[in-house]
Amino acid sequence: MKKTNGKIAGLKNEAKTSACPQGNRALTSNQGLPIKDDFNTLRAGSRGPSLLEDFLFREKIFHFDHERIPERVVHARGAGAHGVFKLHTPIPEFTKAKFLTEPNKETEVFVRFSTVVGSRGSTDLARDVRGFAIKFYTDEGIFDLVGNNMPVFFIQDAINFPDLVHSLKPEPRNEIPQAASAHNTFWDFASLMPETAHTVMWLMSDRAIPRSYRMMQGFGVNTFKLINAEGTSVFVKFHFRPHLGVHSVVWDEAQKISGRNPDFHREDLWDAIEAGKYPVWDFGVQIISKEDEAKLEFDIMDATKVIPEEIIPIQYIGTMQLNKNPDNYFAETEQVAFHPGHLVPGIDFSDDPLLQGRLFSYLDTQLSRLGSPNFHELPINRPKKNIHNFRRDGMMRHEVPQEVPNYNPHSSSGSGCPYLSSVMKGETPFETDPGTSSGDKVRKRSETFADHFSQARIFYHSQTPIGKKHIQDAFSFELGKVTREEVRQRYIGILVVIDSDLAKIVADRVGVAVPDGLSEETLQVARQIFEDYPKLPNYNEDKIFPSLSMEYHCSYDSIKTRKVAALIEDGFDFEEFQQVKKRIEQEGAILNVVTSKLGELRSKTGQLVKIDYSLLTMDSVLFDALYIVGGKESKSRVYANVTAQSYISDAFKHNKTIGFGYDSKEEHDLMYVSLANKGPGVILLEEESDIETFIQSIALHRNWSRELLLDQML
Ligand code: HDE
Repeated sequence: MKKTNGKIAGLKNEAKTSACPQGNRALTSNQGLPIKDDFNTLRAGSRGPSLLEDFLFREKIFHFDHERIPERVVHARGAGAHGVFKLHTPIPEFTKAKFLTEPNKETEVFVRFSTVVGSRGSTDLARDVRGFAIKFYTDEGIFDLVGNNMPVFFIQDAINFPDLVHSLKPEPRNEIPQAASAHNTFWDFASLMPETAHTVMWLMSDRAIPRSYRMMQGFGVNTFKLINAEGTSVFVKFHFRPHLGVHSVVWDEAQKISGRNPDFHREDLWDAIEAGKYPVWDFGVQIISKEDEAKLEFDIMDATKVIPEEIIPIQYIGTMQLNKNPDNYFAETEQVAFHPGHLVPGIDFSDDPLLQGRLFSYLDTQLSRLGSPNFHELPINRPKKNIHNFRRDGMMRHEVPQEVPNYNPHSSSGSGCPYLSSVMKGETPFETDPGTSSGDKVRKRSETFADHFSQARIFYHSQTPIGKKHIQDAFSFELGKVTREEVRQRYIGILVVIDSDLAKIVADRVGVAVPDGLSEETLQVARQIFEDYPKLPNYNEDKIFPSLSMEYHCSYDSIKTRKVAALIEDGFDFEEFQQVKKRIEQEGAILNVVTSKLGELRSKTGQLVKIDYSLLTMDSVLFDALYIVGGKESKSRVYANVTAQSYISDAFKHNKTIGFGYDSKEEHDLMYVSLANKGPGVILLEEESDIETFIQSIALHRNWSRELLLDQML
């Protein structure tokens, strides 16, 4: 078996079930010394004191004491997977990067998804931006695309990043709350920094509570450049689009999942890959020519702005599939080190001041996290290409350089000397796009960055009714948690500029008045950045771009990998159960038998069925739909169980499809009747064709119209 990059090649996704996959091996110390007894410390007599000379004990504890490394200062909580990027449409007209120009080229990738604010052990379901970072192991070296699941960012200049993050993190006095933006300091900061308004809208939308990492879009956010073999450059934004569609949970559900299974997203990704249901994304480029750039009313160097795909379409040129879980979380997902400055020839960064600041931060942070400038030698970070240079030594150096000279230029001959890539045959060197830039040294923001509200308004107006409702609810929740009334008040001053109806709804719910516009404090801060604020370029459009809404990216044609809970007890209808199970599984979804105990159940005709979970260890929020299995005896037992009742009421509240097994025309299922009267997505499985209706309803992901209907009934 071949060893590559520290991993055993050939173990791709094989279930590693054998107790000792690498064969029987002696237990050894870190120095390779075989150990006979790993259960007892060395002592003076079996009841006597432990001896300091016990070097085996000390080595074991010493290593354990130092197991933790500092978590990432942001994006600490994450999950990763290996995969492959396949190019289907080469783009040599835009770039000379080989992985984007060689027809059908396949490039290995490692992807890490993350939340931003919470610490490493926090919940996956926080309302938060999600990181979407990809390491491409190209033939020309590492290319890192360190993006997010939202196309815009809170701030325009990297110098504000520590302030933004401090305000979002738990408050300094008591370290409360964990992984949440719903507290005083964040809203204080946001209310004083109007440039955050657009991304805050995204944060309040359902994008911030995804159903799964597999169901998120990915965006490079900052503007980059592509450079072709002739040296011509264009600006570019990078995009990923999930084949499973973009889907979210609802906020009440997110909070409950956080308690029931804080590992919900990482488990979902892990399970899908283990089951061979590999998630796939389309990869696209949005090319911005100089002419297009001139036509845009906003500045593409400003990371708080999005270029809707209706204005400049995205060209999809490849797919990314994730097909292998890490062998070891720490070695791979924790030690992977991304950096927007890890580029390959044909790709360059732009002058975006946020991106320029990131170029310093990501390298710097690896020193405190991984402790050494040699982090690139860790297996997960190592490029596939050989490295030749004169960077030497440092902590934890793995390479053993064979060449004598450690300086350049040198006059020693022999093999293995590094040469400048420009003089090596067949190598394309990295060359910075010359661009043009000159000017006085100033601490000044371009006035083209001064419009903070047009895109926030466009975003809100581009949402569907349910999307708008969820944004109103999210603002009401978040500001409702803010105890400083003046902060709540000040934020309504921002909302009023975005949309006065939105401001009225939220102001009413959080108990403050609706002002005419921005507060004096907000203006004071804004004028430190733009002297003439707000009398500056402001395009104030009232457009709608459907692509900004999640609905636009949902897919409703499949229930693949969705989880359905079958609530069931002894005395169920075996024939119906088998029919429903068969159809659900044929469609690629998972049906789990959930009941009051573990073991087996007996149908009314005597067949036995294995139980997957007990009601106590799972919860309604961990499933996409419910199926109450038919059979009078089974159903009456299910309805008598208060835990099962809460499964049903939660599924209804969270707009999930609920299928009711059928008993007889004479005896109405009162539970079914009462729910069906209140909204769509409640289905009686009377005939075989009803199973198809049930499946189509699950494919809708959620019955959003139920929520709107219930709202009207209030
Ligand atoms: Fe990051 N960011 N960031 N960020 N970021 C980090 O680097 C930083 C920004 C993003 O899974 C850190 O290795 C600054 C935008 C992701 O390992 C750190 C600024 C976007 C990840 C850092 C930004 C991102 C990070 C912390 C403002 C979307 C996780 C640990 C100028 C395009 C990568 C680390 C992973 C991580 C700094 C803004 C995405 C401290 C200074 C905009 C996905 O270097």
